[in-house]
Amino acid sequence: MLAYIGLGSNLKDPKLQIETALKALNEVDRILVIKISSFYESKPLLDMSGPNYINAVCKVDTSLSASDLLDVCQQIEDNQKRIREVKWGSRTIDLDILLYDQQIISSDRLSIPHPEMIDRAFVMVPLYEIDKEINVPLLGSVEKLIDRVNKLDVKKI
Ligand code: A4P
Ligand code: MG
Repeated sequence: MLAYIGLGSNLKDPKLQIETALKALNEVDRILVIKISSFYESKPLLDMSGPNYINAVCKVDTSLSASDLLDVCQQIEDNQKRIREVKWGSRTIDLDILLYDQQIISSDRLSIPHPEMIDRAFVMVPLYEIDKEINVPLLGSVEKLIDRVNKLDVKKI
């Protein structure tokens, strides 16, 4: 299955957090990271206080179910949070499954497509960068949806 995962961090060294998470993802037996977007910097959503975020999106090929893929993502979050939490506070790394094989999933622990993705420049700009042809189930092509977000909200780093 092809899936897209959004990564975000606003640690003092968020770039390293994202690189570490990408490496951890690729080290999982049944996950192959096949594309990684550039890294983008943006202010926290809703004018929240705190350091700027770095975000990226990756494309993976996986034989895991969506639910098992979420377990992997949460394990990686736990590993990186456990190491960093005391020093840097809560939001060290966040992994969201954006798309999973064009499936529509709505369960207690999983909503795919990720409900907020189409309104977030820090998701849509990197997603569009790595795959201009992809479709968001129920919502349409990324090519069309990219116009909903303000590209100036994110800065490629
Ligand atoms: N969950 C449901 N669907 C999914 C999915 N598709 N992928 C559930 C991953 N998880 C999914 O997530 C809470 C629960 O969502 C999980 O238990 C899972 O079962 P979490 O990551 O533990 O909690 P959270 O991080 O507080 O929630 P969430 O929704 O990931 O936070 P947001 O809304 O993404 O906000 N500003 C900038 N510029 N860049 C950012 O990356 N991120 C946030 C976090 C705020 N502002 C930001 C950014
Ligand atoms: Mg999350």
